[in-house]
Amino acid sequence: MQHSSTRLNRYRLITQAKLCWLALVLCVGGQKVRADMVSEVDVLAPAKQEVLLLITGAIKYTNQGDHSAHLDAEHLQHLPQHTIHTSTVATDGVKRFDGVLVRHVLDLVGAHGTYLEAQAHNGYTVHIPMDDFFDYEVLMATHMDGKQLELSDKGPLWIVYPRDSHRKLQDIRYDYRWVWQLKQLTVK
Ligand SMILES: Nc1nc2c(c(=O)[nH]1)N[C@H]1C(S)=C(S)[C@@H](COP(=O)(O)O)O[C@H]1N2
Ligand SMILES: [Mo]
Repeated sequence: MQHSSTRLNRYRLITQAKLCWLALVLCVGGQKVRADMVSEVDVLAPAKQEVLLLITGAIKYTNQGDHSAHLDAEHLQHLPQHTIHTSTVATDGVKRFDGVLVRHVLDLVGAHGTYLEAQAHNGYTVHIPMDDFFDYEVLMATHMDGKQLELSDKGPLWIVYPRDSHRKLQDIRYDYRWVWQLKQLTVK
């Protein structure tokens, strides 16, 4: 009787020790994974080329002292490239647009807000609900019909909606969100 209860206690002790060890491994391991994830995305690479887009406001990842993100062509080239064929209210016929999804740009800077204030080089400013970029494949276009967009012609960045694919987007309320000559986004 005495003997077996000692064995039982020893068994309990070993089991508890194993559980503690397991908990420690899981805890330390989990933290390590989290630390690795943060270090990978925490620091946004500095812009090495001409700055195409400035992002400020409610963003997590920045590369400027003033808590803004300056993005150049290289930042955009590292994101998945996306193509949309659509007609627009500003051009004739169906055009091919290449660029990156706005939602991927927002992910890159860790944007967390409800709308964007988009500002263009010509002073045009408009508010765009964040939901647009998750409901639709909205493009930040860099090219139209294979040609790079220039500042003199809607560039260097143009917000392009997949207008022809969605009835709802064929509306003036969306047309005014097609900001051409895009310069800055403020996440609010
Ligand atoms: N940079 C910039 N983007 C802009 C505008 C503008 O004046 N400047 N006008 C908006 C409006 S009101 C509309 S309806 C669409 C199409 O305008 P457009 O036909 O003059 O090109 O672009 C939008 N994007
Ligand atoms: Mo407009």
